[in-house]
Amino acid sequence: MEFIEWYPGGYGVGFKIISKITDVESEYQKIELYETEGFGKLLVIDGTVQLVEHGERSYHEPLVHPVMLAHPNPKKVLVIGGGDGGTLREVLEHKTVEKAVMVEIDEKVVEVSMKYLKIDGRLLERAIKGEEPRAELIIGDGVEYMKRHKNHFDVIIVDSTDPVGPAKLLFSEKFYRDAYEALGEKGIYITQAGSVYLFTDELLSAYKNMKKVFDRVYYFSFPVIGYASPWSFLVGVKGDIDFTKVDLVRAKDLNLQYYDPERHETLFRMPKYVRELLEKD
Ligand code: AG3
Repeated sequence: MEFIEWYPGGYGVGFKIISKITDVESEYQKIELYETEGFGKLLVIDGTVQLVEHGERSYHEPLVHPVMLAHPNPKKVLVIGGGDGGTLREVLEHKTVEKAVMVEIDEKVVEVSMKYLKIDGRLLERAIKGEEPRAELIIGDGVEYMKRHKNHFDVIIVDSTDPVGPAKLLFSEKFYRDAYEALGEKGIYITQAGSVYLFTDELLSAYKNMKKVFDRVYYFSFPVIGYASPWSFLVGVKGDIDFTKVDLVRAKDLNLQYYDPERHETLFRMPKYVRELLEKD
């Protein structure tokens, strides 16, 4: 058996499957979990690959650590989405963090991840029981949560599904304004922004919207295992933060496999035609 995610144009990313572990229809989406031949468990939402156990760090590391190391002192962090717990796990690696709040809309994603995946080393479970003092887990609407917390966060991380379908709202100018306001005087925002080659239009439109709102916007790409790589990420800065520089002293405390802070500059690589499209007007 195999699982294939089909992208536009008939481009597929697939895994050989040993068995299906579970299949849940939530209020918001369809969640599936498989055992793969060589990559551990595979989490799928609405037919799109969210992660494979042996490879998820190639997504969670570049999503979390570059912004955390570019901010001079990230204490308060908001994660929107990220129900599997991988993003929260990476955020808490940073000793500066006093409070990390994760707001996930779909409790079924959290349930399935807690029961079968455990890529977070049971962090979600401890957070729910109140045993993880630095972490708070809220099942709810991240947009509403942000509106209630103005001038509050040092870092906001959006770990959502793709810029097509239900998560589309999270890539709108209106949402970016709410995010900007939820950041403190000096803050940094990051979102995954889809496949560079296959969702180029969505990437361009999200970048444009972010440029209307943030003081500075950066784009970068990373090869992610399980996604149609390279994958894109967009970073928005409020106030005086230079995302081209990271704190290499704090980086030494992290246990990294994929993102290389000593080679931070290599993140900014983009295929020439995509860079030109991004930089047009
Ligand atoms: N969230 C981003 C998934 C995007 C993948 N898109 C796709 N395969 N078309 C991943 C959740 C991991 N915490």
